[in-house]
Amino acid sequence: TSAFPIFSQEEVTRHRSLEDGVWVTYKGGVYDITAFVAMHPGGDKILLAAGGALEPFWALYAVHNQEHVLEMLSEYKVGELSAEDLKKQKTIQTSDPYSSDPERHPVLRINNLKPFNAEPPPEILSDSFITPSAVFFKRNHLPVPQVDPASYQLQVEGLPGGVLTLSLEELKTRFTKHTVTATLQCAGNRRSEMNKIKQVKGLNWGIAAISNATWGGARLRDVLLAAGYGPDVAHRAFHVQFEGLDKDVTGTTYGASIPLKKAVGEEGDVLLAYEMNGADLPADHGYPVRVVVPGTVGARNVKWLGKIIVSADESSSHWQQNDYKGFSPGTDWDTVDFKSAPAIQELPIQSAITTPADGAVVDRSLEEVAVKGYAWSGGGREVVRVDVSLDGGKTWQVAKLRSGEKGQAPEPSPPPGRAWAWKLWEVTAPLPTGAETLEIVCKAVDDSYNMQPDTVAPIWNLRGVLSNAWHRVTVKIRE
Ligand code: HEM
Ligand code: MTE
Ligand code: MO
Repeated sequence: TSAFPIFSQEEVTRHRSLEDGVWVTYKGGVYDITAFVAMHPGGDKILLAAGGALEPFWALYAVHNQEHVLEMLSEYKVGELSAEDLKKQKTIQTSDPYSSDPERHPVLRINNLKPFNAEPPPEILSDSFITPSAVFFKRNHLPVPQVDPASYQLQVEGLPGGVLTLSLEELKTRFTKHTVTATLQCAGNRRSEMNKIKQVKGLNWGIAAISNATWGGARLRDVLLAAGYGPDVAHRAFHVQFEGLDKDVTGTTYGASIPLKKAVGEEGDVLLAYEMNGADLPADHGYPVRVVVPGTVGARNVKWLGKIIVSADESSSHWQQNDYKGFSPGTDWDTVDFKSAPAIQELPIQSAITTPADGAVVDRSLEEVAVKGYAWSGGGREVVRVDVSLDGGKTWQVAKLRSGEKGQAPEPSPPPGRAWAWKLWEVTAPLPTGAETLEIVCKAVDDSYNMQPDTVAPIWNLRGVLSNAWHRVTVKIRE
């Protein structure tokens, strides 16, 4: 038996402030760390664990896995947690926060399982103008939150009308439903090509962290107007922040922001989407509501949307401030200053070859090769041309652009500046005689005549974002 008194979790939970004392538990021990808080090398963060267990926090900050930290802690021991409460705690701690993640399509290529990050095989991507939701690339930073549609509430803050709270039903019935076909691309799409130059930090995406869907929902503009947005607001607020309902163990939610101008602009086409390809949003894509910011980097298209804040400032979230920014190839992790670069919003011109795959073999007897791919540009700039070369860039031909599905009428041309959807393209070319290998290259041009850089090295950056060099695949010809 222990010399220490036994405490219930309830008793421990009562001690979670400097006034009431700060108690924590660790492996069944109860500790009164009130006096230690001001000495903690990690600062105020320690209070996040007040009244509860240290384990989930120390799992996040592994600096604590050291003998001297445990010795320090032992000085503050005041008791033992009751056996019953310890058992409950263990069940919670061993339960996997990702266990309620949805099932996924087996064709997806998984870059990371927890959190789930996956892309479809490229040849599937170019099969259809609209990417089926099941194979649409998935990029989660955290576990998928389970949101009950009946009790879901969206909050809109920072406008003269005060806080506007909308249920899912109100969002669907009070505002006209609009649909927008828009391509989403992760800032890290094609990162693996940068990795070949020099190691970068991030998931090793291939060329398919990009997909296209038809989104249905209320216009953000309409919701902001209903919440009291008027021209006077534009003088004091410049940003619209979004908070997701997905959280890490410290309770920090995913967040991002976009310029207010984009959010309220009549031609911004920003949606609070509750539908994807004609059905409810799937869990992985933000059920029940996500923001769709056409022409803007994936990271700002916040899923599982909980809160909208109109503000003078950008989102203070890690993903807005200290990630998703571009730097010089000469900047490394010792010299990088995240404050010195703007957050990525509109993405640059992009294109890639989806078939044939790099390293594929084509039979000479086929006499020709069919090359297919996608092209897209950010900010609503329309792709006007894709050039394809079979000889590494010496000679070029112009690809045929496809917008609608095969056999269906093409999508009507978007109004200028609102080309939110990608273009699929193809070229069927005779196999050049004499060649043993083909170096197939593609590059796209948008309506501002922005073009892709020819090689990766000059645009390499430590985080591996904005990877949009000419895409090259090498194919062998079998005689
Ligand atoms: C760092 C002790 C709770 C977050 C440290 C260090 C010690 C320490 C000794 C320095 C480690 C080293 O560099 O060798 C403790 C004790 C705790 C406690 C005794 C509980 C009684 C927490 C909690 C959190 C936290 C609950 C987070 C929610 C951090 C962070 C650092 C740190 C972020 C790193 C600071 C830096 O990198 O400069 N802690 N800690 N700590 N702690 Fe704690
Ligand atoms: N929203 C929340 N709440 N949590 C997230 O992890 N990931 C962002 C963005 N929105 C993310 C989020 C990133 S980085 C991208 S690229 C897109 O969602 C991916 O959207 P998708 O999974 O629907 O393809
Ligand atoms: Mo992303």
